[in-house]
Amino acid sequence: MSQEAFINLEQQYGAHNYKPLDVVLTRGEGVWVWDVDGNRYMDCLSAYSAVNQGHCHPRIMATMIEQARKLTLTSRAFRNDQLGLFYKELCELTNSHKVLPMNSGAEAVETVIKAVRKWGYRVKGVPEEKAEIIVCENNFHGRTITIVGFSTDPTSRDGFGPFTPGFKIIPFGNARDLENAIGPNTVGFLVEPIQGEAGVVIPPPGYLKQVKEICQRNNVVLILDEIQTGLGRTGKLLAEEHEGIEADLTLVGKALSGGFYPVSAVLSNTEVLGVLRPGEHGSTFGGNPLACAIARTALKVLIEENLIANAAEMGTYFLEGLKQISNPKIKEVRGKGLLLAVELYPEAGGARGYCERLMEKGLLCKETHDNIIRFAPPLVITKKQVDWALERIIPVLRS
Ligand code: IF1
Repeated sequence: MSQEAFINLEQQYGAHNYKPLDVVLTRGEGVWVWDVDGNRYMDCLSAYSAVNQGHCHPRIMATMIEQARKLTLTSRAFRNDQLGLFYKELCELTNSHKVLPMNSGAEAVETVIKAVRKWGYRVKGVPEEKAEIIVCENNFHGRTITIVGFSTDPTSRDGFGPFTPGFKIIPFGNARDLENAIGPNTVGFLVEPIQGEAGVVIPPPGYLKQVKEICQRNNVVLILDEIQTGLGRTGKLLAEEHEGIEADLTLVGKALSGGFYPVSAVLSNTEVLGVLRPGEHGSTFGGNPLACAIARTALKVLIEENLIANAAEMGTYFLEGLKQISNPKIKEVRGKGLLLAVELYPEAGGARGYCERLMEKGLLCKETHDNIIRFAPPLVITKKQVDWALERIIPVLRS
């Protein structure tokens, strides 16, 4: 079938909740993907940081095949021989005490909202139904009704009300705003260490350390959503490490499976997860043996192939290359590790146009809003491949 035939099928039978680039992919390996006509592209989106280990990583694939032959799903009504090992290895890696396994990132976010509310009532002593969670403007935490209810992006929330109460929205990046927003019923502060969808918005140095101290002083749970920034993307295992802090609760997902399977988890450094009793929370696929086996290998690959240090080194090199581009339309070039963005002046717009021209040059990336282009290749990228990318990005972005 031709690319056009595949596109027509998607257009005819699929809901139009996305506007993808018109490239029909059929194979992936490392940083490369191929379309149905055999054209090769470098993937500079990594499925929004879900394939940090590179496409179809052979070790993770081997684990998936082996486990799929043995046992895929038991439900949590019974135990299995992968879950405990997954817990142990994930806790040791992230210095956590407890894990609650889920499937999508949004489910991990919903889980932490439930757990921190219950902690508020059972431990902090907040009156029932009065718990409040503070979030930031321009956040992105997923697409459920509760989550979009505290989004400030009209595209994410318009037409989906009524929304879940109990959330307060403050500006991102200024710890004083958090201090002023905390009240007696505040149970948690949910924030991305770097705002991904907002356009790789990096807070001022010291922000996370300050909010950690404010939360501690006010007995408020600090929840870091590392679903996009975690697992090596910013050049550290977790982005919080850039600030030398540890969240009370940390959310991970996406690359937790190397792109093979939906796997997410809530990590707890405090006893917040301890408030959940049997039967109070769960999901059919949460913690299934196939997901756990895949995640265990995905984590091993991240560590044993030194992908975190590579992300730091290649990210610095990639960012330096992008900073060479002189174009009056470019407002700022920024990033941390291999989470990079080129922000155009809003009136310049046209980020999508640049992405389409880059696609013609064999590089796939995605605009966020219409004036920011994000570059986030798999963490396996080599210096030679970064040069290959820059040789294509610089002429296009210079024009
Ligand atoms: C889409 C971007 C959007 C996330 C953070 C939770 C979730 C995400 C920090 C939810 C998911 C994905 C969702 C996907 C596009 C992508 C994304 F930020 F990565 F670019 F949308 F904003 N926390 N981000 O980034 O995880 O339920 O998707 O597994 O919805 O189009 P999920």
